[in-house]
Amino acid sequence: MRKTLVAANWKMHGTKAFAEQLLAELNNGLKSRECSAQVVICPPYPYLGVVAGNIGQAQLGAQNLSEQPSGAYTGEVSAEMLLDCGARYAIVGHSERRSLYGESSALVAAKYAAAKAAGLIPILCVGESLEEREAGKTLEVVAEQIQAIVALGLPDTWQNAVVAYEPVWAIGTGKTASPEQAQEVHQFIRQQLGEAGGETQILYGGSVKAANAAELFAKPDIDGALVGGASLKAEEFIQICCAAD
Ligand code: G2H
Repeated sequence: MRKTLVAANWKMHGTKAFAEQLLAELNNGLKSRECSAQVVICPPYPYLGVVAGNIGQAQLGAQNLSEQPSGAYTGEVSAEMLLDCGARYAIVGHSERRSLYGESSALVAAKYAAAKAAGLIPILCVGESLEEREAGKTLEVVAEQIQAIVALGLPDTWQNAVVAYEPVWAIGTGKTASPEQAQEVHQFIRQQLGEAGGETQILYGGSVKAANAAELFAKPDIDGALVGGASLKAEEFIQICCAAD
């Protein structure tokens, strides 16, 4: 039985004071409402320590990591450093990293391997652009992104790992994939993961809100959400976390 997982991706928002305030509100709300979901908070790097210090029942995640273990890589942050700061998860291959920072599927795969090697749980993001969906290439694009990970030939590739399906056209646009559209791709992803896929949590991401979370979570292959904009509002995010109950 897969547990519902709701991960907050704060992206590059907020200040230290904002992070402290939001976290305090989240902790109170999650505790008082006894939501059963696993919750992961991914703040900007400089606030990892602030969040780690008052993480409550949630777990800490990072939004990115280096594919390198250590060395002269100015501006980069390694998996071990993240673990050292208390992180358990790291988002890998978010579409903003792929499109704005030129991360290829091969680089994303190297980051995935680095996270796994250090004992971090990667949250691998995959998803198609609007152009690709309209050209009927959704499953082809997602398969290519998944196969780049399979090609690593890691032992237990999909154990202690999470996949997030984030259609690029639904990110921060207010357009959510319908639960049926999302379920179709989630089911396909689970097939692509092979035998271990039955245990792997597959999250949906892209304009998830309190108003649409429950119908998404009701689908058999949707195991939670990766939430951007709505994770910056405590009450909205708590409602998403509790939507599976
Ligand atoms: C997709 C998502 C979080 P939002 O990027 O990863 O953001 O919920 O704002 O669409």
